[in-house]
Amino acid sequence: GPRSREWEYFDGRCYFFSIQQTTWGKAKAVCQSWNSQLVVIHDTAKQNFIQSRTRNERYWIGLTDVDTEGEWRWIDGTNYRNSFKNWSKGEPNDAGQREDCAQIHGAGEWNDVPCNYEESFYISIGCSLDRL
Ligand code: 2F8
Ligand code: CA
Repeated sequence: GPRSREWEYFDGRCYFFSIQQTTWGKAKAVCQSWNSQLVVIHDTAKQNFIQSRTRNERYWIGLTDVDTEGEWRWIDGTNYRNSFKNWSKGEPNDAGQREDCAQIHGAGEWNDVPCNYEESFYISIGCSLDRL
C-alpha cells in the first residue's frame, strides 16, 4: 500500500500528512471519503503545527478562489477575509491567470498554484477529523 504517516492529534483535531501526489480536487475528495477535510489554518498555533510537519514537501490546504477569482474561501466556509494568513511575499499572484488553489511550502508559507498541478515535488493531503 501507499507509504504514509500516522494520524496526529493537535488541539482537538487529527491530522494526516499524506505523501500521495494528487490534484487539489482529488485531495479534497480523499479527505471527504475519510470524513475529514483539507486543513484549514486560522491561527499561528495551527500554522506552527502544520509547518512543523511539512518537512520539505508541499501540501495542499483547504483554500481556493476557483469559484470567483480573487475571492479566497476556506473549504469549511469559515471566514477568510478577516482571518489569519501566511502567504509568501507577493502571493497569491494567480500566475498565468490559472492559480486557484493554495498550498503550503515546506518552510510554511502559502502560495497559489494551478489546482491540477502535479510534478516531482510531493503535493500531499493534510486532513483533519472532527473527532477521534
Ligand atoms: O515566483 C513565485 C511563483 O513561482 C512559481 O511560478 C514560477 C509558482 N508556480 C508553481 O509553483 C507552479 C507560482 O505559484 C509562484 O507565484
Ligand atoms: Ca502563485
